[in-house]
Amino acid sequence: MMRLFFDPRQLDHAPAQELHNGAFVPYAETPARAQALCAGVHATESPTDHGEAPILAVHDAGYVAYLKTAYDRWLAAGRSGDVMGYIWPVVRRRALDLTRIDALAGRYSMDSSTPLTADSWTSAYWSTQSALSALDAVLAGDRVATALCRPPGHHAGADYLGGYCFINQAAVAAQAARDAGIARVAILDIDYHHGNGTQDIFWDRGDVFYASVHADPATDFPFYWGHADEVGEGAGEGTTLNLPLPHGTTIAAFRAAQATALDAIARFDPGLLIVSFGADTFEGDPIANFALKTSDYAMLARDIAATGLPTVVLTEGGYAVDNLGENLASFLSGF
Ligand code: Q9C
Ligand code: ZN
Repeated sequence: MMRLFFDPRQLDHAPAQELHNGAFVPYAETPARAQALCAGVHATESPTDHGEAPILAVHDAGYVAYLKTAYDRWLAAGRSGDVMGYIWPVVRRRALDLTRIDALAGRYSMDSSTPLTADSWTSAYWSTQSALSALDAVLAGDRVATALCRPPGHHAGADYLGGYCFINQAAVAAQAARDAGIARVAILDIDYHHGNGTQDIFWDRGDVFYASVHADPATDFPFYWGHADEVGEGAGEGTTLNLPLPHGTTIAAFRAAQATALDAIARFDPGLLIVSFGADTFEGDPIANFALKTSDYAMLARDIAATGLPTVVLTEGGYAVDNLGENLASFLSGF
């Protein structure tokens, strides 16, 4: 039986609303998503606590301090509700040691769709511990293990949150695997959205391969990353592979793109594969525009399993809550 990790503290983070296309709407990345993921699988195990060190091996210390203190700073500034920035330092400025919450919220975020609550750090921390525990299982010899990562991670960079993500679980697990002695790690990202945070973190590194199949950023979030000509830089040149696809994509084209990614990963010859699995490629997803069916996920997983690589599966997006459990179950059935 495949081991699955989840901690109930991952349910605590519950922002009220997000800014979407010019209006406040209910937050799509709900605790109900985690309940649906759990309902889709057999019983989960609690993760073991690996502490903050594996998080700090990827994320900036000032950013981690921000995640832990932002809500209290927000209250201290006389605010109520969730922390949201309204100004971003997109014009390159000096690195300033600012303390006002609004300056920090801009400095440490990429968008306005990721409010930070009193519980965000705790939920993201345990989501990350679940990922690290799944990694432990695979390092100990399991062929595959899964973490139900909610909140998700692939949009979070070394020093920024965004896209419903605070800590990048795939990146933290990849770095932990490197630190455990695995020379080369590959990340396959099949969430609907490009994993800009993961790409940024390993952009100039030759030891971690990042391959992503996703909606064309010309039309979809996160817009500024994930174009086909982004291949990495320096030691990382050639270890980033982006395979954007158009709205309406069905399993045939998605599976072919994933095969291209898996071929490139096989050539990289990693000792471990981490899969960022998003079910927001589903035909019924309310915030996305691909058309995969529930049974398609089993086929994608069988293709991944055919690589023979030790594999850690981490969940990312997927907002058709009523179908999320069965979509995850279909995917996991393919291993
Ligand atoms: N205001 C994941 O699937 N929505 N994140 C943008 C524009 C953000 C999705 C709304 C979508 C992020 C993990
Ligand atoms: Zn997504």
